[in-house]
Amino acid sequence: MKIALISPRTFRLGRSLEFQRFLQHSPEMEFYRQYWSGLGSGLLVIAALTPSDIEIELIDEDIEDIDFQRDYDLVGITAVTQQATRAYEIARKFRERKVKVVLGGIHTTVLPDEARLHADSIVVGEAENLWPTLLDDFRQNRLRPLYTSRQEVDLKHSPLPRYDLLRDKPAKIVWVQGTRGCPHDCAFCCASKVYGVKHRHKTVDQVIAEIKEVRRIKKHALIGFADDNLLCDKHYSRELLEKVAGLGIRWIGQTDISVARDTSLLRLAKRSGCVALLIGFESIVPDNLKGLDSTDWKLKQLANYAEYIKSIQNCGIGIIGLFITGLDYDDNSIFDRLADFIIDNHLLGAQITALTPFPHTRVREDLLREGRVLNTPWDNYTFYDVNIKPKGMTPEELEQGILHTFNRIYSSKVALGKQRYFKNIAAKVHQTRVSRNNTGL
Ligand code: B12
Ligand code: SF4
Repeated sequence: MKIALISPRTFRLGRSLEFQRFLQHSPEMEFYRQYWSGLGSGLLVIAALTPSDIEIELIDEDIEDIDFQRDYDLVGITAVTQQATRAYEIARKFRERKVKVVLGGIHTTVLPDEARLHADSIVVGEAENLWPTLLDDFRQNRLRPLYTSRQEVDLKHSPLPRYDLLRDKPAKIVWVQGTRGCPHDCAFCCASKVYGVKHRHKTVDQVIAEIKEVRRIKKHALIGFADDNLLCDKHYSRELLEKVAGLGIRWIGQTDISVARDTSLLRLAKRSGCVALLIGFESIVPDNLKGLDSTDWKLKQLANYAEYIKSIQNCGIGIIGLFITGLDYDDNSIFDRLADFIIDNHLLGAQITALTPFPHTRVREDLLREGRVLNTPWDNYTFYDVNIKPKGMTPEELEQGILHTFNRIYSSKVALGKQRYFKNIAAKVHQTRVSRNNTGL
């Protein structure tokens, strides 16, 4: 028996040609070109849940074509929202040839009634407890149209993803997931809705085994932690990073700004190979942050953003800031204000995105009620293409403003300034280490 597991093609940095040109040609986007790519671990987990007598072909449509004539017994397709349109197209082509298709992943989980129209079967939610049963049913010719995960998976039982399937893929970054869930429940984010607000984690030994397996397959890959909020459980993070520190890897991960208050954890993160942390600042406008998460947590941090950024950088860790524009209190001036903030605070990089009404989020509900969701297809949900009518500008101004901000923050002059800034910090971090060693601390 042979299964194809497919990740449909995506649009990096949006569909606009101007954006694509910028992405391809700006020397400052080299990091993005090289590392902001690759498959997440979803399909690798599905592959790991598949019995070994079944042959698996993993297809990443961003780098390879799908052979629709090939004789697969079953096709599994993953999709985040921007991949949904293409996922349905792929499903149709296989189903025309009577090949059974299963859809799963985030978009299917948040919009099952839509997804089920395009597949023989759908998996709603986490698949750890469902995929083996689905395969069993398929083999016995009784595939059900719907498999739903009724409770959050205990990650201690999540299998080691099949990283060996990446052996022939050109991935320079490999995503490893230690935890799922995030307590902040932001209005624009579907992560807390899909994975829950409870922070669940694998055992430290599981994660270390996964990293070792990645290193076996791709010795020099950068490890990307695919966690929604990697360092929010400080006790677990400490335990994990103590062990990661022995592995000699370089890693990046996403977390919230609370980590800035824990210098010893930051130092440990640096020692364990942390190159940069992705942090969701979302906005520098207080009114925009009101009600954005369930407890106004981010609003309460805003006054300290600059100080927190410095604390993290002083431990030798760069920050990639995540910002949303087109929020209700943004007007055309936001783009230069944001670029100033990013440049003045020496952020290593930033993602400036357009407020996007992803399904199953409070933002979508509100904007739909206000009649401000544009009639755009799912493949426009790239974070950089505009799908709403913003209050303080036109959709075109929002798109152009984002490009303008990117042009300002990723210029060669800014890059030089950043280099100088980080060189100074590196020297200081080195000096502190030397004096600590000398005093035996
Ligand atoms: C790593 C990551 C990336 C990487 C890798 C891309 C990738 N293909 O995943 C990069 C940096 C390239 C990336 C890019 C983007 N990302 Co991203 N990314 C993530 C992140 C942090 C982890 C993904 C991961 O590895 N998860 C771990 C696996 C195990 O979870 P999973 O995929 O959900 O899989 C489980 C189930 O869903 C199910 N399942 C999944 N697929 C299938 C398929 C079948 C057949 C079955 C049966 C089951 C099944 O089984 C799995 C095990 O339980 C997630 C956040 C998150 N928590 O997932 C955001 C996330 C998926 N990304 C998101 C977005 C928006 C994007 C971008 C559009 C942003 C951008 N323009 O840069 C692009 C889109 C490209 C793309 N193909 O994803 C959103 C998606 C929201 C949405 N509704 O669409 C998320 C949820 C972040 C968020 N909080 O909003 N991303
Ligand atoms: S902090 Fe990040 S991952 Fe957590 S709910 Fe907010 S946007 Fe989503």
